[in-house]
Amino acid sequence: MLDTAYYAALGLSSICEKVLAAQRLTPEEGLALFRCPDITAVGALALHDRCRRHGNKAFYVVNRQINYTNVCVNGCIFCAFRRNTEDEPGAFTLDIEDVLARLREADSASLHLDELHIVGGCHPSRPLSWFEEMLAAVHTSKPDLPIKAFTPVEIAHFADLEGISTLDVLKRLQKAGLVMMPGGGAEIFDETLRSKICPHKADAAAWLRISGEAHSLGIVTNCTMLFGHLETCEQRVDHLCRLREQQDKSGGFTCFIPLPFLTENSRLKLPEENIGPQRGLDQLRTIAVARLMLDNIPHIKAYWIMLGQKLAPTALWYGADDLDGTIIEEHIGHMAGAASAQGMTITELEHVIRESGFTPVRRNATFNTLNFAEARQ
Ligand code: V47
Repeated sequence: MLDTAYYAALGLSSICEKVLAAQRLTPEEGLALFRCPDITAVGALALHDRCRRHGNKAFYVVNRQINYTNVCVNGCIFCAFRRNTEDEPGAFTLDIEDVLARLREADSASLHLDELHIVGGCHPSRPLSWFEEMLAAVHTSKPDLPIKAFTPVEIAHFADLEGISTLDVLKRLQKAGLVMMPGGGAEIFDETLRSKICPHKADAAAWLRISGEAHSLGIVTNCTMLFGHLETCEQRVDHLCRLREQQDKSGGFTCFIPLPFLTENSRLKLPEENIGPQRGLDQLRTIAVARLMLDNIPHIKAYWIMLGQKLAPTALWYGADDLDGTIIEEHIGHMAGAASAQGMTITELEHVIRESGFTPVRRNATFNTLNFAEARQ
């Protein structure tokens, strides 16, 4: 129950009324939520919205991540994962057989995967045909396993290497078995800041255009925002509004994932006070504001790898409705100092969701919920 008198005292009457009536908030209202001194008041609005959409449910997925390479031409200054060349310490590039071996590991652990999440750096020379063959090999080995792969940034890179359009790249990958795309590489859309932190990566317009192209082909996608680095609250709100606008046009974003910047091994240096677990409240607030601004995106993910295993379940009370999944192997966050485990078991995910006061619901990559018979363990 929202205390309307309290929201009036905070100067948030009209926002509270809009949230109760499920109406769209303006960018100025998004900023007011970032500036509100009482974070629990912002969280309660987001919780109201989240429960209206999903009730008491909190989703998770039995998935595996595979990073096929960390060799990348982009050189984004925040990234601890990336290596410049194959022979740099810590560089890796998988073959198709390595990808299949990782799938067999899940089999031998008797884990029935409902999502395979494949992403990597923008490798300087690996051709699109390799990715088609890899998808086809995975599809042959596991015909029922939904493959969520390649961010819009990778799609832009494949198109550049091949000299073809991004739409043609997407069509070829879809034919080879791609059903869904993850939301990475959005970083922050503001052009001035983007040109500082990731000057060589596909720009904001390209990232949004490629997402729209995927949607037009029936490939649903996710979206993200990297925050907690140099960006202002205005730039966060601008980012959320650009995602909302794209979703109005193309409608295929399933889930938004706010990614708090992890600072270890990064060339992007921040002042001490902007680093570490004391940023937790800002992370919860950002999740809450995202839930309230992104009225046309159904799910908000509290990605436990980046948020940490303590804060991610708390985020379920601040507008998030999904924890992502079992993961099994993760590099991007861990190379940047993530303190979280490499993976969580189904039992651990269900336990943490129940302990947080929500009902665990197992889903697949496209957020279809699975009943017990489908959700074999
Ligand atoms: O694109 C890179 C970000 C993304 C750091 O769509 C960092 O379901 C924090 O997008 N600190 C990859 N973040 C992860 C990602 C993702 C993860 C889980 C699920 C889904 C989904 C998407 O991580 C990158 C970049 O935006 N990133 N370095 C860092 N140091």
